Amino acid sequence: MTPVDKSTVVKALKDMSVYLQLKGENSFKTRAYDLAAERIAGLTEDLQAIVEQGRLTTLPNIGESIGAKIADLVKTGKMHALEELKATWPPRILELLTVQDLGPKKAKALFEQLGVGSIDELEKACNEHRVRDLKGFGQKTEDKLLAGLALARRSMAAGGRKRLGDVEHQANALLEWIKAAPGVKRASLGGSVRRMRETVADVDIIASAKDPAPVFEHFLKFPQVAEPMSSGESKASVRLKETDLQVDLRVLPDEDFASALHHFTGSKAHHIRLRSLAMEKGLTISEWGVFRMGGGGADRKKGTAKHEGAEEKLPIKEEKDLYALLGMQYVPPELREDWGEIEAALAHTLPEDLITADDIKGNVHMHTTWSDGRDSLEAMALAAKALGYKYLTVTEHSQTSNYAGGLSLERLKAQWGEIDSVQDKVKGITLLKGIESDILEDGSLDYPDAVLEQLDVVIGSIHQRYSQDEDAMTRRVLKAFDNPHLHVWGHPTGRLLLKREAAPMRMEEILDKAAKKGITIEVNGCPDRMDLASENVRKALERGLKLVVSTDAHSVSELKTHLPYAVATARRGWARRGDVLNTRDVKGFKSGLARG
Ligand code: DGT
Ligand code: CA
Ligand code: ZN
Repeated sequence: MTPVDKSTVVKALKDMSVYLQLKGENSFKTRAYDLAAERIAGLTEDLQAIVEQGRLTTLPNIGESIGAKIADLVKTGKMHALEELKATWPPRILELLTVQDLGPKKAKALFEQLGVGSIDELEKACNEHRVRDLKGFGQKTEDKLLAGLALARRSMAAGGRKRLGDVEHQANALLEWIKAAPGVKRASLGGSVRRMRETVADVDIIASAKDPAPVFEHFLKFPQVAEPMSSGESKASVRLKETDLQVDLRVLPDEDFASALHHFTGSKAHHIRLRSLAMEKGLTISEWGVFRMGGGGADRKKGTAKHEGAEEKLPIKEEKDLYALLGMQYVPPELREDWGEIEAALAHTLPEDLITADDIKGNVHMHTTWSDGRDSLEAMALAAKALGYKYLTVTEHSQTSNYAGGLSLERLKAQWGEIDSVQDKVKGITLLKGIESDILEDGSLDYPDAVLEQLDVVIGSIHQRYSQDEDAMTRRVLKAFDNPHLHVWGHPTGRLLLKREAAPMRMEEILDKAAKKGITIEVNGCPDRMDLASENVRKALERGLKLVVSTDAHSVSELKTHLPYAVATARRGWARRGDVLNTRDVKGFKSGLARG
C-alpha cells in the first residue's frame, strides 16, 4: 500500500462532512469533520508518525471518533465509515452540489422523492416539471435549478477548469517535490497558475537539469500521481488524485530555462504580440529560445530564420533579459494578458510599484464566532498580530444575514464590549470596530444611521436577492452609495467562481458614482470569489478609486491563506501600492476611508 498522504485524509474528512449533511445530520456534527480537515491540512508534523504513536486525539479538533476514522484510513488505505456512507448514494450525487442554490437538503429530497442522482437526471426531472411539485421547491426553484444546472454544465464543459484556490496548494507541493529531484537546478510554475488567473485548466511546471530522465522518474513518484499520461524527451504529463488535475512538466538544460519558462507562462495573446515585435527587430522568439536572424541582413526573408543555419542564439539568463532585448520593461507574469501591458512596457510606463503582499499593513474584512467565523475574536487578533499586521477590522455579518449569525443591534453592542476587552489584552495591533452590512433589496443598509456612524469601517455587501435584473441591481447599489456611512463596497458582484455568475449590473455607471461619492472598492481574496474581478479593478483605478485588498477570513488560517488571491487580483488589475488603503498605517487607513 502506498502511504496515505495528508491531502487524501483532508479530502476524506470533507467528504464525510458532505455525506453526513446529505444524510441530514446536524451541523454541529458535520462541522466537526470540516474543522478536523482544516486541522490536518495545517499540520506541519508527519501525519503517519502521529497516527503510529496514537497521538491523533491530542490534536485540537480531533476527537475519539474522528481520530479513529483517520487512523483507519492511514492504516488500511480506506476510511470504512466513508465507504459505507457513499454506498448508500448514487455515485454522482455530489455533482448535484455543484449546482447553484442546491444544498445537501435539497439534494437529499431530490434523490429520495424523485430518484435524482446526477445533473442529467436533475435536468430531466426539471424539464418534466416533476421538481416543482416537491415540498419546498415550486416553479421558481425549478427554473432556478435549470439555470444553475446550465452554468454547472458550462463549467464542466469549459475543459473542466478549476478554481486557482483549489489547485494551487497541490501545484506548489508538486513544485517543491520537483525542486528536490536529482540534478534539478531551477524550477518554477508556469501557465495560468503563475499568472494567477482565477481559474485554470492545468498546471505547467518548468525545470532545468542536465539530465531530464531522473527528474521525470522522480516526478512519477509524487504520491498523488493517479496516472502517468504521456512522456517524451523533454515533457511528461500526469493526472493527480483528488483534484483530477493534469500537470505538464518540462525539463530543459539550464541555459534554456528562462526562455522556456517565459514561453510556458504565456499567455498566448501576450506572446503573439511579443513575437511580432521581435520580428521587427530581426529576432525570433520560440519555445527553444531567442534567435537573431543571421546572414543576409535586410534582404533576408522574414520569419524563416528557424530553418536556416546562420542564426545566432542569444543568451537569456532571466526572463527580464528577453524583455530587455525587445527594449521593454520587464512584465510581471500576472500582467501578461495583452491587456495593454505591451504598449506600456514599450513606453516604460508600466507601474513598477504594483501592490505586493508585503505592503499590506492591515487585515481587512473578517468574521469570528460572533457571526459565521470559526475562531474567537481573541484568537483572530492574536493571529493577525503574529502575522505582523498593525490593525484588523472586525466586520461580522449584519442582522438580515441571520443564516450567517448576523448581529442584532443588541448583539452588535455587546460585541463592542468584547472588542474593547480583547483590545485591552492584545497589545500591538489595533482592532477597528466594523460591520459587513447587507445591502438590502432596496439599497438601504442594515442598521440605522445612528448606529453605522459609530463604526470605523462599514463594508456594504449583497448577500441575498441575486436574482434581480440588471436595472434593479444597479439601482440597488447606487442607492447604497448614497448612505454617507458606507465606506467599502464588499465583494462587489457576488460572483462565486464556477458556481454563481456575477450579478448583472451596469459596472461603469456604478464605478462612476463610487468615484463621485468616495466609496472604496474591495478586492476580496476568498478564493471562490476573487471579486472585484481584475478587469473591473482596472476600470475602478482609471476612475481614481481606492481599493482595500481583503481576506474575508472566517478562520485564523484564512487570515494568511486568502491574502495572495486578493493581492493577485489587484495586481492583475494593475493596482499600485498607493491605490490600496490597507497599505497605510491605521491613521492613514481611516482617513482614506472617510467620505469626502
Ligand atoms: P490554462 O492551462 O488554460 O489555464 O492556461 P495556460 O495559459 O496555462 O495555457 P496552456 O497550459 O495551454 O499553455 C501554457 C503556456 O504555453 C501558454 O500560456 C502559452 C504557451 N503556449 C501553449 N501553446 C501555445 C501556442 O500554440 N502558441 C503560443 N504562442 N504559445 C503557446
Ligand atoms: Ca496551463
Ligand atoms: Zn460577505
